[in-house]
Amino acid sequence: MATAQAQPNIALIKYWGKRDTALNLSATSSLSLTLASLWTRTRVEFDPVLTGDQLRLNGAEHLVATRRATRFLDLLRKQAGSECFARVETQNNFPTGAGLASSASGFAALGLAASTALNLDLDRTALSRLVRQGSGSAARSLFGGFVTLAAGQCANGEDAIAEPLQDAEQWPLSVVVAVTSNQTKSVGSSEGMQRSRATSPFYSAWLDGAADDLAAGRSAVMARDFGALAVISESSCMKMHAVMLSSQPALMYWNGVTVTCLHAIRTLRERDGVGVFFTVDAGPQVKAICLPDDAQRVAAMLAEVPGVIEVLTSGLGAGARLIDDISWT
Ligand code: 2P0
Repeated sequence: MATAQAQPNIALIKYWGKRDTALNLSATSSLSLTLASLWTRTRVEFDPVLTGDQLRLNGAEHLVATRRATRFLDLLRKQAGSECFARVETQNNFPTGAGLASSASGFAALGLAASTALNLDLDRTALSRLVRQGSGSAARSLFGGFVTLAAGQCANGEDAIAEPLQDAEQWPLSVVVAVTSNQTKSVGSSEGMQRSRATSPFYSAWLDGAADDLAAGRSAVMARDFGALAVISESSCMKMHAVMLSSQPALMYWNGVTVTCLHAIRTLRERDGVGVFFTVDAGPQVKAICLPDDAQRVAAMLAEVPGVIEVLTSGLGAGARLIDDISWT
């Protein structure tokens, strides 16, 4: 048995599209920051008496999550030479499946806990190859601060690994999340990416620009150049949403409140001179990135936007780690 905690990460240079679906290899490299305050905690116990995996998410059985976890746990069982099923208890302190990267923290925590419970003794690089197969973005949550996930070129995915770029302490930015809906998204990321690859006329342009975007994002982080990071991050986000919107049928992850928040962030920056930029993932939530001194002001402004349900503020945090077992009452 083992218990692990992982935090979601927010991509600034986005991953959207796969070069191999079976191995879950991303078509483009991505760059993210790992959050501090949102978390998934997962306890995994392998038990020979079980006839199938059992998973409870926030105290309730969850069939879809169980099926996805079983597909992932099969990979670990194969590596460990085990046929033992697992009892999985997992908790999120934030909305699940709503564009807040719960699959990233979920598979990072599950992979670390399950590989430890099976005594697989994997280093972070090997673990990142493994959890990437559960969810691409999960590989990034193994590390704290600023992290890259390489698309790689090897057919077997050997070089499709996550790597830490810069520690959270070296550039402590804040992320303010405006929750505009608690609904689970209607089209999951994997399905959406396939649709974009197959139907968006902009998909090849998206791939063509990805290497330059990553290089610009990486340089901005290493130079701690907030203005440069703002420009390249918003550009990557908008290009990804252009690909989504031009897919058929269109993937429209935003709602009206999302758009109002984006305008409000631009106003705060352009009219009031606050250093802040936005990013949006496969869901309607808006993430505003700013310097810690401005976080309260940004949060107060987003809380005022009509339709915003909740505002969460987080610093940058650590990568996935084992934790003491906790009670699951
Ligand atoms: C990202 N997203 O880079 C992008 C931006 C959503 C939009 O990675 O199919 O849940 O499990 O590998 O990792 C969400 O996709 O997708 C994601 P799979 P994942 O953060």
